[in-house]
Formats: sequence, C-alpha cells, structure tokens
Amino acid sequence: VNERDERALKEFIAGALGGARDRSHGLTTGVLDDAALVAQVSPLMSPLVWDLAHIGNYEELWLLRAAGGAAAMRPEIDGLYDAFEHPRATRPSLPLLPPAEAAAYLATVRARVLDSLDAARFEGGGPLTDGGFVYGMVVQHEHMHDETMLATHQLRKDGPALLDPPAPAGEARPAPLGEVLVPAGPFVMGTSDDPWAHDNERPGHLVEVPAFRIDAEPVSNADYLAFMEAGGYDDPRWWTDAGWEWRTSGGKRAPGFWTREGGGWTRRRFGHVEPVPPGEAVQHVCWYEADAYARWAGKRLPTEAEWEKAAAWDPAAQRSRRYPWGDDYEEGRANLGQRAHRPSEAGAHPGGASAYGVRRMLGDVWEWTSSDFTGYPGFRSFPYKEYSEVFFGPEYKVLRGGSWATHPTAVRTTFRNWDYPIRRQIFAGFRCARDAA
Ligand code: AVJ
Ligand code: FE
Repeated sequence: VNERDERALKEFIAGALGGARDRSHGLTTGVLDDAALVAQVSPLMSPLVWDLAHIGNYEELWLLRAAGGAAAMRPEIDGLYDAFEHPRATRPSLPLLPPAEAAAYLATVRARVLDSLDAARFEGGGPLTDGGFVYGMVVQHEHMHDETMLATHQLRKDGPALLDPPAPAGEARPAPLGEVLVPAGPFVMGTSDDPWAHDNERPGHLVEVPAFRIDAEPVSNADYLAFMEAGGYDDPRWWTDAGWEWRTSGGKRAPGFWTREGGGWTRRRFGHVEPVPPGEAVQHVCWYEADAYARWAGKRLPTEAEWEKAAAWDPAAQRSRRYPWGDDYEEGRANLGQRAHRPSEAGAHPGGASAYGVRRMLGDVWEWTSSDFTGYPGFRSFPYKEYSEVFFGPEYKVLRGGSWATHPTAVRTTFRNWDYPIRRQIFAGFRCARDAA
C-alpha cells in the first residue's frame, strides 16, 4: 500500500465505522426507551443493550488492545459481553451496562480508535493489520449485530418502532426467467486475496462442479403459497425425518410471522400487519421448509459451491467476481443495506445479474444451501477460533448472499453465514437447483 492508497483506505474505514455506528444507534438508543432496550423479546435474542455494548467491547478488544497494544479499559465487563460465556437466553439477568453507560462506553472506544487510526500502519505489521484486515473485521462485526438487532425488532410484539422506508424502487420487471443452466467445469471457490474476507472464506481453491440448473431468482411468496396450498405441510414425503419432527412438534403450517386471515394470509413485519405480497422473496423459512419445498418442486437446494459458482464465476475471464455484476459495489444492483425493510419482488434488480444471468444472489434474503458449515481445504483459523471454526460440523447449514438487512461492506460472493436448520427469525429464504442431466 503506498501512502496515498493508505490515506484513502483510512478515510474509507473512518466513514465505514461512522456509518455502522449511526445504524447501531438508529436501532437502539435513537428509537427505543431504556425499558425496551433492556427487555428480552425472545430467548433466541439478546436484550438490545447487550448487542450495543458487545459491539463496543469487540471494537475495544480488537482495535485498541489486539492491534493497538492498549490495556483493557474496563476488564470487569469483558466477561459479560463474551458471547461464549453467556448464552443469549441468560443475558437479561447479567449486570449489563445500562443504555446510557453503554452508549458512553461505545463513544469513548470509538474516539480512541479514530485518534489512533492516523498512526496505524497497514503493511508489514502482520496479518491482523496488513491491508486493514482487523478494521474490516470490526466494521463487518458491527453490521452483523445490526442485522441481528433487526431480527430482534421483528420479534417485538409492540407496534412499529422503526420508520418503514418505501419498498425497493420499482424497475423493469420482465417475465420470470425460470432456471439458468451452469455448465460443468471447475471454478475458484473462496478467496486468498480479498482483504476483508474472513478465515472461513479462505483459501481460494479449485472445485469441480457438474452441470446444474439453478432458479434465476429466489422463491417468492406466491411460489411458496402454491406449496402450502398443495398440502406441502401435510405430506411427509417432502420432509426429512428431522424436518417432519420439527414441522409436527411445533405445529408449523406457514412461514414465520404469517397469519391466516379471512381467505388469505397476512404477515407481521416490524409491527405492521399487511397482506403477504405475492412477488416478494419468501423469508422467515427454516432450512427444513426450504428443503421440503425443493423436494415438492422436483428440485433440491443448491450446494454452496453451486451457489457461489452461479453468483461469482465469470467463465469468459476464468475468475470470480466480488459481486455478481463485477468487482465494485454499485448501489441499486441489489437490495442490501436496510434501504427497505423487506425483500424486493421478482424481476427486480436485473442489473445485479451474475455472468450466468442469475439474479438477486446478493441481498433480499439469505439463501439456505444444502451444505454443512465446514472449513475449506487448507483452512486456518484467524484471528480467533470462535469466529467460525468452533461452529464447523453437521449441525449448522450454510446460508449465502446476505439479505436486505445486510450491509454491503459485510457481504460478497464468497461470504459464508451459518445457522441451525430450525432457525426462522433470520431474514432467510432460498432458491432451488437440480442436476442438469
Ligand atoms: C456470522 C452471523 C453467524 O451473528 O452469530 C457476531 C457473526 N460473530 N459476533 C453471528 C458474529 C461474532 C455470526 N454470524
Ligand atoms: Fe459478536
């Protein structure tokens, strides 16, 4: 990095940190009173004030202490905000910093980070700081928790707390495209050189992928309703044993937040009750529902290698793109960054298509894949095992592509998310695939 590039990178980082912080306050201290911030709306989620202080503690830990060599500001609070010491369900009973104290702690940490940014060196200091990696990790971490806090908002039983931005801007909506054929051939999965890539995205490695077809767009509410109306929730043929157990023991008959009303379905979305919009990508479905739908449709979920090849690979250039449309983020090509509080509709964002012509791979909804979360060949945990390595194994399924709630700096074609197959509070949907032969 030459001096000019380094200065530009620091300006980008300062702006990205500021943007993440505005967003965090807009989900917490800016919109809710103290009682709402300390309340727990579901045992699945932390009180919002925990996420808030955890964001600051993570930033202190990695930017001031690990990268900057500073001593702990408040060693007595580290344990409270260690996600592994206290499961989410137990967090309300902890002696958490009250909202005003949490906000003051975040502000103090941030002021010190910005003071030290000027003197930071992004070359020759080791993998933590080279290329600004650890700053990228902290920016992405804050945005991940912002998305988690949006899931908490969605679970609140009270009326709307957030302003509801208009639906994603209307665009030309050509007829549904059906499926796209991705011919057989190797591609480079993951990355060895993306400066903000997490350990689980590394290293880049060649994967041979047989020919397959993949849905050109995510499954819509209308598509999913057809499965429901065909009796999909009543037919064990479509479900795995574990999926059927989930379906019957929980009495599930529709996506999360849907209610049968009169002759149709409504959904609750951030405190608004509204008819289910047929064209939007379906969300709040778990892996078992996605898997059952795919079997009913005569298809299957894509593997994560198929998903990534369809999203990233440019067969003419024989290389992967950071975004489906190219290497640079461009606003308007995907429904990312909480610009709307909902997925977009079928046909939207034609300019976001991948080299193969597959649409809406980034944004709208996280997409369940058939793959278990594991390390790539040559995986090395960095900078800490609890980011991803401790989750490797068959109990977590991989999700790809980010949702409308994911910030553009916190997702790319190589980004991997993971969760339990029963989870529905996340902004997740899916698309289907099948063998080409
Ligand atoms: C990558 C979304 C699974 O939010 O649980 C947050 C990210 N790691 N704090 C999560 C994470 C540490 C993680 N996910
Ligand atoms: Fe975290």
